[in-house]
Amino acid sequence: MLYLSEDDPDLAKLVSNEENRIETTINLIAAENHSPQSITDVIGSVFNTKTIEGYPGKRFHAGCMYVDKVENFAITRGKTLFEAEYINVQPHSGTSANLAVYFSVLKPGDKILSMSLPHGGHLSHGHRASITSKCFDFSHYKVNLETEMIDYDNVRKIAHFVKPKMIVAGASSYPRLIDYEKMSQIAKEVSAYLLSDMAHLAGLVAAKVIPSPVPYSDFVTFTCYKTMMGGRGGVILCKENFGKKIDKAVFPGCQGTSAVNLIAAKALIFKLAMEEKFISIQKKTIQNAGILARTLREKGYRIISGGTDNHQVLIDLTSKGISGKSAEDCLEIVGIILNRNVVPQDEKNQGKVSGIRLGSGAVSARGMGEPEMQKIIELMDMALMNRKRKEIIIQVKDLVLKLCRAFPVIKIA
Ligand code: DSN
Repeated sequence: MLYLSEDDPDLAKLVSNEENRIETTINLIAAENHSPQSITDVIGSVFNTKTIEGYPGKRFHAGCMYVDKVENFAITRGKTLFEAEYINVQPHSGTSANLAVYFSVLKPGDKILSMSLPHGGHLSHGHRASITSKCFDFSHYKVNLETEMIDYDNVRKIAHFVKPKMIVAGASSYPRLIDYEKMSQIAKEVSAYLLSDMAHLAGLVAAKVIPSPVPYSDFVTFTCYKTMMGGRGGVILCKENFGKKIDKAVFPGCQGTSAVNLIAAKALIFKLAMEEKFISIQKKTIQNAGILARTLREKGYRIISGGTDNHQVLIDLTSKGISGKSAEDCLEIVGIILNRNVVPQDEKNQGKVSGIRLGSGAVSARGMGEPEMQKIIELMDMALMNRKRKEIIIQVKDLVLKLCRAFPVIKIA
């Protein structure tokens, strides 16, 4: 940060404050993670300055001899890691990746069937506030309100009624495994393409600790900054026969120049993801989520769907008499960082957010295990149950800090 301190001391101070915030708080945001330092190194490298349009060997600007190699590394490693026939590593984000998939094989106005947002789906799966819903005609499936899991018979029923051109399997807040084989069968029955959005799950899939959607899907999209631990940006995997259409839909269809520094980070994380250290973090991530869910249940919290199969735990706080926002705010004060989340039951009350979502990725990358998961829940519960008692809140904050000091983030470098 030497040069930044000279050019803009105020901004340098914010970077240092953010580093300190990360070191001194427990990150339970399911859509975040800690990255190896080498990821930050390559994102901050000279690749940041190169303008590219097009694909390796077919660029619209000169001077691409090294960035072509970078993108080819990302392509080869990504295909090997996910056992995919084709890959595009240029999307800026998960939403850009999804948009490109929609536009690759669909026409504006075509029907798409995806999961409803309050039931776990994502904004880019046709939420009314997203441009995706203005371009395509979305219908939504939901979870069964008893089991709070996807009801595949119901998905089939809706698919046969709606006859969509594409079905989206994937979610932003769904703690259970998705049966991609069943989703693929349903898609085939109605002649729809299957897009599996594994944005949250990519790291777990890469490490083979949960099943992969790749064999069953026409398209798979993901982001690299959640369980994948690799910096910002999106990726599209697809069957070979869609490759040309996907490339055109990404550039020039939905994007202009892509970010070479992020493509380099993708190449790097795809290499690191084949190594034991990454795989063991992903195994730990699954174990730790299970421990978080079990400990919360023991303390009387209602876990959506009764448990978890991935890195997420969703809690409905209704019976505790706390809103999701109050819980988020109270926990931020003591240094436990997570996000409020709608639960399926909130759908009936516009604007109501009754839950919080916990993710075990970042704490696992930091080296924490079972005793620490139990401690985190004990501290969370202490804070939430005593949120008006200043002396308890101060005590919890000190204990959170002590826990953080014992597991420095810098150690994961
Ligand atoms: N999709 C948002 C989330 O899950 O929080 C951001 O990645």
